[in-house]
This record gives sequence, structure tokens and C-alpha cells, in this order.
Amino acid sequence: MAAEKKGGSGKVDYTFCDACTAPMCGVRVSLHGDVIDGVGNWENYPNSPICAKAYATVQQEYHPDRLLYPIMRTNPKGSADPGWVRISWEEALDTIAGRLREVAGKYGPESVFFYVGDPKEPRLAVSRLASAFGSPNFGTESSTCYRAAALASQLTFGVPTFAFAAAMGAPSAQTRSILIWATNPAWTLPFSIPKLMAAKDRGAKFLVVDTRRTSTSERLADLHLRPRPGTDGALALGIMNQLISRGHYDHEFVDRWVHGFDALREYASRFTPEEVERITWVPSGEVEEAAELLWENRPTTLLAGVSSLMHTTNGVQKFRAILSMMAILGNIDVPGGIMTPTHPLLPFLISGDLMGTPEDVLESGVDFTLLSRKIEMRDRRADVDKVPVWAELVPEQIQVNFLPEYVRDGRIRAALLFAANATMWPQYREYQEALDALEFSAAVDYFYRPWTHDHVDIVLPAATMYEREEPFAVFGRKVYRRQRVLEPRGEARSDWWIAFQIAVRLGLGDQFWNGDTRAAMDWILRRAAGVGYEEIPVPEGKLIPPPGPEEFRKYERGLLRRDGRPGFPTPTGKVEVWSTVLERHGFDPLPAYVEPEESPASRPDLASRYPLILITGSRSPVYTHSKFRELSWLRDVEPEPLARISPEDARARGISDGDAVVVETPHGSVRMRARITHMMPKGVVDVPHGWAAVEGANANDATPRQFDPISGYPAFKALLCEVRRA
Ligand SMILES: Nc1nc2c(c(=O)[nH]1)N[C@H]1C(S)=C(S)[C@@H](COP(=O)(O)OP(=O)(O)OC[C@H]3O[C@@H](n4cnc5c(=O)[nH]c(N)nc54)[C@H](O)[C@@H]3O)O[C@H]1N2
Ligand SMILES: Nc1nc2c(c(=O)[nH]1)N[C@H]1C(S)=C(S)[C@@H](COP(=O)(O)OP(=O)(O)OC[C@H]3O[C@@H](n4cnc5c(=O)[nH]c(N)nc54)[C@H](O)[C@@H]3O)O[C@H]1N2
Ligand SMILES: [Mo]
Repeated sequence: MAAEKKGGSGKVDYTFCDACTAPMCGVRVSLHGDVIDGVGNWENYPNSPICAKAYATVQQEYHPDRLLYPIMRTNPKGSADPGWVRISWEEALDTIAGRLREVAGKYGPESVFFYVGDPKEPRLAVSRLASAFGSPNFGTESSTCYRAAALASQLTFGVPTFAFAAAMGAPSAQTRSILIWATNPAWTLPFSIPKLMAAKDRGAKFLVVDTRRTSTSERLADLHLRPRPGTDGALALGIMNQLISRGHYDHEFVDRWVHGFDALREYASRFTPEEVERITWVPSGEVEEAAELLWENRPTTLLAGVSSLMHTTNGVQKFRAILSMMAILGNIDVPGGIMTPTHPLLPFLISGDLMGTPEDVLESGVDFTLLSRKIEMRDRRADVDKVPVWAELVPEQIQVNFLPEYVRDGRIRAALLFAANATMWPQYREYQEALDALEFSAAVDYFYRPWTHDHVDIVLPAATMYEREEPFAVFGRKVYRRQRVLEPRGEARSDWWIAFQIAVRLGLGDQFWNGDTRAAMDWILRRAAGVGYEEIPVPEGKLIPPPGPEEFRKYERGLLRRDGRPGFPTPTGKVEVWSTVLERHGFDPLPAYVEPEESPASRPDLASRYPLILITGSRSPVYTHSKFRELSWLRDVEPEPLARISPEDARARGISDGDAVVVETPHGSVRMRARITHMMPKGVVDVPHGWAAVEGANANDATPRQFDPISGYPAFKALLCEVRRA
């Protein structure tokens, strides 16, 4: 091995990166004694190469500000000084278990809220803890992220997986075009770029739909459409209108497998190229070109911004329009198109997310008694009247966006928060106040984050990706495990260990392997993959051979439905461009276009004072949300938050590059420096999220509490704003 170290004391170990969690990129660590002295790519590992954030996890590991001991407040919430004192793990765990039991005794177990943020590794353990405790009120940051896209897929196809098929390994050799819609993988999934470049070299065509120019569009696009934010639904309907009116669709598939096509055709016919140009700003000729590109280069796979598309008040229907377009083109479950894997292996165990319908998962042989308990507990969910479609189709987690309301209504009285950031929600101060109003809460994190932890009673130190072994990683049918590279610093402990210890103290040890997390992983893997934890060699990983070949057009042979009948697992057995579930809940059954709640068209009164359109939260290549601002290795690359604005809009306001500016919406404002850039089209401003560490720069001071009525997702994008020099 190349980097074996000095004088025989060198050692090489392997772990997965948790910098942006879901990808679990492979990291090879070389050690000198007990100290990391270099990291690099894990050889022959699926998600590789690693990015700057992964290298910086070393600086995070040794950062002097890491939280190293459990602490408890001694002054009441709201005091200027919480009066933190160090406590032992015994005292911390006993106190937490005692207080949770007490609250459950008074108000029922459902009054305790269990939460895991974007760092997804704790999810399985914490979700299990919630179910065992008897609370259906387990929620995650997926209340703002990809889960609504999966919900749109469930409504349309009956399964959640088509939504993110591309992220799971497509394009394949048969893919002839790639539709990249509202995502910038060059910065957010950098390891996918070699695969996309290889597809390009092979001759695959790229249609990129993104308001901004990005590294992705500039490198890959054969055609780049730049819609006004929030109008993608109208664009997809316009493309469908072009396809349908020319007869450019898969007639056989549509006749046999699509429910509501005639109504869709009729509705889409309103979206003429001129009308689409008026709504979306995309030139009419480009709408026609896009339809032609997709028709001439089938099959197409989809790489969609499954959170950014959802961050508007019309997100689910917009995504249904895109999925409907993919369906009528005949791109569903064909080689090179979008598909759901025939023999999925457990990705849901990592993130707590589901690969099939909840019922499929229940039947997949692993122990899902706790998930079935979640389904039984549905009527005690805090969100049932707020977002009934979500509550029905998303059994594994509640919609967290209404936490302030749940607390105000007395439904939630205590919380156990893993990897939580109170400022990621719109008008976040309401969420901080909700935490303040709880009878008890505890949080687990790497650092003391005042914007969250000033509002809780106990904070526990989490062990890092170098200091823990749970969980494992699954890619397709290959399983990897990590090594515990270092002893935890101070008294940091893994999230799984913490959840398991709390379970034991709550008297739930029998459902938690009496606190033994390694035994839990071993049990899960044996049940689900037929392989013991220790049988997975490091670094090679273990391939679990599929029980049969990959199947396509599974709907033809009854492979998608539990009853074995041909068709899709929707109520009609077909692809529901006309959704009978939405119809039953009183929503428009078609993927209808409605303007965002605040847009120049829907609120001309506001638009006269706020003439620009605002998007918030476009990702930075060196940060993940609120993380890493304390790491100079990354902060040196991007020292401060920048509001991106077009040269035309800047000139009209007398703004020069680097000027301090105020970006104001009807709901609040942020202050940062202006970056004048051709990335932005005239009329649109882009503000980063996650700058809780810089006073006045948190985007969620300015975002409204307006929500998609189907998913409950907030409008982080497609807002109205004005920009002026500070
Ligand atoms: N480096 C890094 N990587 C990350 C993250 C991170 O914070 N940092 N976060 C992770 C997480 S949790 C997520 S959800 C993903 C997000 O991954 P992406 O979706 O790739 O993230 P964004 O950079 O927001 O890219 C969204 C793109 O959509 C465009 N856009 C915004 N509004 C609209 C619109 O209305 N219509 C259209 N067509 N385009 C629009 C923006 O210009 C932007 O280029 O990234 C993950 N990876
Ligand atoms: N305005 C605006 N707001 C947004 C978005 C947007 O685009 N615009 N995007 C939304 C989206 S898609 C997402 S995913 C969310 C993300 O928002 P969050 O899920 O809140 O993510 P982070 O800010 O990364 O907060 C994670 C916290 O967990 C800690 N942590 C990191 N790793 C671990 C671990 O392994 N264990 C424990 N116990 N703690 C850990 C970190 O130190 C940090 O304090 O933000 C949403 N909010
Ligand atoms: Mo996300």
C-alpha cells in the first residue's frame, strides 16, 4: 500500500464520511500512532473521490471547541446564562430517561418528540427508540428535504423510489439523455460527476433546467433552460403539451398504464409555448427544443433536485408534472430510464427511509414490528390534521415544520434531539421559542451550537465518524462496514450508543440488545442480508448476490404489487397522472400549475415593493448547511456569506461587487456582501442558508412560514425580495 507510514508505526483504517451524510463517501485514514496523519480515497469504493469537506473532517476531529462532556443547565430557559455544568453520563442518561417517563406519564408517550437532523446515521436507532417508547412523533430534517419528492412519486407510481433513481447509480449504458432538473451535482454530489462526464463522452445528451448558470450546466448542458423560480410545473406541462400535440409519446404505455391521460392532455393544452414563456421566462423556442431533445434521445434518466424543487408552495404537484412527463415518454422502469430496483438491499436501514411501499417493507423479512407499530399509532401523530396526505403516505416520520403549532396546542411537551439545528426552519425564532416552551429537552451534537442548545436542558457530546462504528453502508447490493479509527475524545459517545442506553434506562433493553449496538448491527445484517457484521471484510466490503436478475417493465408481470397482479401499486393500478389519492383528499388530482404563494403574478401588491425573486439555500461546495464554519481549512475558501445578484440588477441599484447589502422580504431581512455574477439571470437573487454563525446572515430570518398544502414543505425558494446597499 502506497502510503504506509514511518518506521512501522503507521496504520491504515477505513471509515465513511459524514460531512453530508447520505453519500457516505469512503475515507482511507492513515495513522501515526494514535493520530490521523492523512486521509484519502478508499480504494474501489462506490462513492469516490472524496471532496474538500471530507478532508476537513480531520480538522473537525481535533477542533478545540468540540463538546467533550455531557452538560446540564442550572438556570431556567430564557436566562442570559444557562449556567451549564458538567455532569456524568450516568446522571445525564438517568435524568433523560426519568424526565421522558414523567412527561409520558402525564400526557401520553406521544407527547415526546424524537428528532434526527440531516446527519442521517442516528436515524434507525432513534426511530426505533420512538416506536418502542410508544411515540409516533418521530421526525427528521426530511420534513424539508427529499421526502416530498418521494411522496410525489408514491402518489404517481405507488412507490417512492422512482424519484431518486438517478442518484442510485444511473445513468446506465442504455441511457441516451439525462435530465438534470434544479440540482447542481458538481457541488452537491461531486462523486457523481465522473459518471456523468463518462455518459457525455459516450454521446448522451444533457438537458439542464436550472435558474442559475452552474458548474453543472456549464460543463454538461446541451440545452439549458432557466425558468423563473417556482414555475417548473408550467414548464413541464408546456413540454408535455408539445410532445402530446405532436404524438410524441409512448402510445402503448399510455393506453395501457396511465390513468387520466385525456384529462392531462386537455389541461396541458393550455400551456402553449407562448404561455409558458410568459409564465416561466423560458423562450418559447427552447420549450419546443426541449421536447424534441427528450423525444429524440430516449430513454432519459432524471437527476432531480429533490429538495430544491420541493421548497415552494407548489412543490409536490410540480414534481408530479415532471414525473408524468417522464411516464408519457416511456421512461419508466426501462433500461436506461428511471426504475425501482428489483432486489433492493436495505438502504432504508441507513437513513430510516423506505425503499418500497411501507407494506412492502413490512413484508421484506426484517423485523419491522416497530414500523408496523408506527402504522398502528398513526392516529396519534401530531400532524394528522395539518398534512393528511403526508400523514397517510409517510408512515415513518411526522411533518416537523409545524412544531411551533404542536407545542402551542400541547401535543408535544418534551423532545430528544439528535443532530438538530433550530435555525434551518422558516422564521426559526418560532422553533427556538417552541423548544423554550417544552417541559424538557435534550440534544446530541459535536459542538455546542448556541442557536439550538441555548434552548434545551441537556447537551450530550456525539462521537464522530472516526470514533464510532455504527451504522454500516449499503450501495446497491454491496455492504461495507467502517472501523473505529480513534478512541472518542473526552467522553464523546456514538449516537446509537446514546439511544440504546436511554432505551435500557426506560426498561426497553429487550428491544435494544441490552445496549449492545454491535449485536444490533449483526442482527440486522443477518436478517436482511444473511451475513454477520464481522463477516464483512474491510476494506473489500461484501457483495450480497441478488436472488435473480434485474427486471424491467416489472408492472407487466405483477412484480410491483403485493397481490402479484400486473400494474402499479396505486389505487387504479396505473400511473396516476390523475391522482385518486389527492382527489380523495380534496386536492387537484392533476399535476396542476399554481403560482407560488408570493410571486409577481399572485401578489402584484407585494411585487411592486419587492420586485426581485429570491431563492435561498443554493449549496456551497465547502459547507453543509450550518456545519464547518469553525473550520479554517474551509472558511478560508469561503470566508463570508455572499448574496448573488445579476450585473443588470446590481447596476440598477448602484451596487458594486463586495458591497454590504440588505436583502429584504416581506418577512424579514439578511445582511451580507453582494457578489455580482453571470450565474444569476436578471430579476433573481440567491442567498445561502446555514449562516447561523454570522449575526444577521441567517436566510431563515427572511423566509416565510408558508407551506405546500400536500407535503407541508416550506417556501425556501421562489420568494419576493428587494436588495439595497446597507
Ligand atoms: N456541498 C454540499 N453538498 C450538499 C449539501 C450542502 O449543504 N453542501 N446539502 C445536501 C442536501 S441535504 C441536499 S438537499 C442537497 C441539495 O442538492 P442540490 O439540489 O443540488 O442543491 P442546490 O445547490 O440547492 O441546487 C439547486 C439548484 O436549483 C436551482 N434552483 C433554485 N430554485 C429553482 C427553481 O425554482 N427551478 C429550477 N429549475 N431551478 C431552481 C438553483 O439555481 C440551484 O443550482 O445537497 C446535498 N449535498
Ligand atoms: N432557507 C433555507 N433553509 C433550509 C434549506 C434551504 O435550502 N434554504 N434546506 C433545507 C434542507 S434540504 C435541509 S437537509 C436542512 C438541513 O438542516 P439540518 O438538518 O438542521 O442540518 P445542519 O445545519 O447540518 O445541522 C446538523 C447539526 O448536527 C450536528 N452533527 C453533525 N453530525 C452529527 C452526528 O453525526 N451526530 C450528531 N448527534 N450531531 C451531528 C452538527 O454539528 C449540526 O449542529 O436545512 C433546510 N433548511
Ligand atoms: Mo436536504
